[in-house]
Amino acid sequence: MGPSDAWGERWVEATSPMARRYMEVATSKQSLVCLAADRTTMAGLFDLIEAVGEHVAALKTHVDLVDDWTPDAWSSFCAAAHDADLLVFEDRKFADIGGISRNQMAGKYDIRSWSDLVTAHLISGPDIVDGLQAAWSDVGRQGGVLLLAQMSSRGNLLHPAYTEEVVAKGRVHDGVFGFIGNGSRPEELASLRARVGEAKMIWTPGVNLAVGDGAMGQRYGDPTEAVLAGSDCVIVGSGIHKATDPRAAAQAYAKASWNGLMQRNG
Ligand code: S5P
Repeated sequence: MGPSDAWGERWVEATSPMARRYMEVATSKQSLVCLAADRTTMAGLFDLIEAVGEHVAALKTHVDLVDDWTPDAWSSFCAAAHDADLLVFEDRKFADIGGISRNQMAGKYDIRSWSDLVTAHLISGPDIVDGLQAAWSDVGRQGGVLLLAQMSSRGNLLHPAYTEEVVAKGRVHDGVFGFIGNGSRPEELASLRARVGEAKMIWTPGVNLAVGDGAMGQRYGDPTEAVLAGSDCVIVGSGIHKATDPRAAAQAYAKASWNGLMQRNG
């Protein structure tokens, strides 16, 4: 099955090169899973990519939580991600004014040089997207911004009126790849999809095959239900990296997410 059959309207409408690349990779691996690679050592990260790279379509990082981070180790890690055909997504949750966000994409971690996607809050206004895009341009690369429209954590302050404004501004900006939605609440997600339309991605954390409350206010919903409610990618962390068999877990999430897509467009 090719990506246009698998993705239907989304393939037709979401034409940015990065969205197309994601849909192609997800189709070829039959997986709508982004691995939240929240391990704190480089060895742990390398093990993870080797175990599950075949069964996930993207890799989400928190570069600043790795204890033994070095530029060389990180560049090998990104090369391994590239070899495994994974989009690399730094979940930096930028929130500052445009010019500072541009500079924060450089600095020690030089996120602009290896990330395909980054997250940002729109709390400081829409210029943050231009700042992040300028940073990728500074190194001759292209990338996409995922704006946080909802969050999965209990008691978060992204209320419906805020979500609505984020979507209204983000859906008309070419630099915006899509939105982060709340994977733990299918009804919230369905209303987000109705506002977003077909032309942008919605990626969702707060997903686990064991539905319910997680540690420190995290909430979890079911991967198939998230996709049926309009998610294009389920972001899964501990469900995979803390499993006794991460490879089998990644396969199970891949299957659940792919079944959701097949039912959604069936
Ligand atoms: O609202 C959010 C947004 C994000 S990006 N809730 C989240 O949990 N995340 C991220 O998704 C979080 O930073 C973590 O890396 C991942 C969820 O991990 P898990 O172990 O709970 O699946």
